[in-house]
Amino acid sequence: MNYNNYKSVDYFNLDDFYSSEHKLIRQSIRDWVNRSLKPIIDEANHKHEFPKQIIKQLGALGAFGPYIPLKYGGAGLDYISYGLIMQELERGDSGIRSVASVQSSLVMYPIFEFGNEEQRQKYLPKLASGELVGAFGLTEPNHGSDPGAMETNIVDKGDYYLLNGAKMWITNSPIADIAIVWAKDEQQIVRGLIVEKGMSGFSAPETHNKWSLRASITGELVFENVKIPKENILPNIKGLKGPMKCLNSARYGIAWGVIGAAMDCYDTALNYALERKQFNKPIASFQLQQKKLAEILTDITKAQLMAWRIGTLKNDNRATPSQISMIKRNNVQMALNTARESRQILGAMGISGDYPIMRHMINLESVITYEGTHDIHLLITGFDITKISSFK
Ligand code: TGC
Ligand code: FAD
Repeated sequence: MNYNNYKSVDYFNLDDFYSSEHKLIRQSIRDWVNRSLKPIIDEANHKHEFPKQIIKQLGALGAFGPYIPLKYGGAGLDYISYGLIMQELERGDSGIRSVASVQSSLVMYPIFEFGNEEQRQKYLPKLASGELVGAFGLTEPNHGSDPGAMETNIVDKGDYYLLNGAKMWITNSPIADIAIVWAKDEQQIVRGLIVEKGMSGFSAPETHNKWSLRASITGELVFENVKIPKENILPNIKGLKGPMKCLNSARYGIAWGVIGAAMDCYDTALNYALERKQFNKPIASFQLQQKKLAEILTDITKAQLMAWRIGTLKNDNRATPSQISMIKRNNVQMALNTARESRQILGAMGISGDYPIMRHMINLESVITYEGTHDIHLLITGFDITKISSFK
């Protein structure tokens, strides 16, 4: 397929709200996706292999920590720019957007927000360039939706902390140079630690046989009496709100990212419907196919409007965690529905690896689960409405 003339869906003229800088950033990521990602992503997906070479390329593009200040190696951009970067990356593949989400929101963000100056200087520039890869360890074998009950723990040994426990389903873990790990101290308070590859007692085995996000690498983080130097604790945060604040930023990025996956499905389905003939007519001429295309376009447009608005709120530091939960849930569901409907428009071709739709669809099955499941985000909205928690 020729991607060179690709123009994104913009039914409500949202481009009017974007600055020339926003459009330039979007175009540079879009060009990279068309030139460097689209040609390799299917093979990576088939082989269940993360294309490691893209890490440095993403760093050079400014896709890691776009909103981190320039003095720490970030791009010093606003949150709309971050959203547009995520959108374009996920137009390529959700797994590749995952890499950038984790590096930016779950590794660089906590070091920037909760770390001291020494930690910022030591890690942020290398994470921004892709010289270092990061991972984020919150989920455990026995605790996914309820991270507050985590079992991973640290004990203060005077000169160092002793870390024990395990995290699972961790994006990037087998290739990560550092991991931001959340563990409870002896007072049962959640603390954030920077764990480095090579520390004795620390291993990060890969999780095999995934049917989703196959071009992204996932694994465990296992800690057996790992000595963590005291200077590796994030000093400026205590409690579960630490990891949750990181998740606000990552969920925000996902809400934009999945619009890209939906756009790619819509674009593919529209082109196919215009070309494919049955009963001597393009299938795009049949009302039932037009209904699908019209509803998809409506849904993408609504998601774009929500994304633009939450972006402006985030730029003003006014986006609430509940608003972010609402848009993460809405937009991921929108993208998954779009993938399913688009796949039907292609008939049997919809299941072929020659088109990207099936890959997007199975990727989105992870996206609707990670960073808080579809149901958990609904309950967060329910709590915000009623002020009654139905979690426990
Ligand atoms: P709860 O009592 O509600 O809250 C405990 C403390 O945390 C604070 N808090 C938040 N603060 C900021 N932003 C948020 N979104 C927050 N949510 C909660 C809260 O105010 C409280 O603070 P304080 O000061 O009073 O102590 O907690 P709970 O035990 O009832 O649990 C509810 C909660 C929020 C954890 C649950 O609703 C939830 O969100 N579960 C989902 C867990 C999750 O999203 N895990 C994601 C793991 S990382 C991942 O998936 C990465 S995928 C990466 C990729 O490849 O892209
Ligand atoms: P569970 O919490 O066991 O939930 C199972 C089902 O029960 C879900 O449908 C859920 O909605 C429902 N449920 C749970 N509690 C309630 C309730 N109170 N009321 C109603 N229903 C409920 N985690 C990280 O920390 N770092 C990562 O980098 C990371 N990357 C990931 C990459 C991939 C590919 C995947 C698939 C996951 C990743 N995760 C990561 C983990 C992810 O965040 C968790 O899978 C997710 O939070 C859900 O946890 P769980 O799988 O244990 O499901």
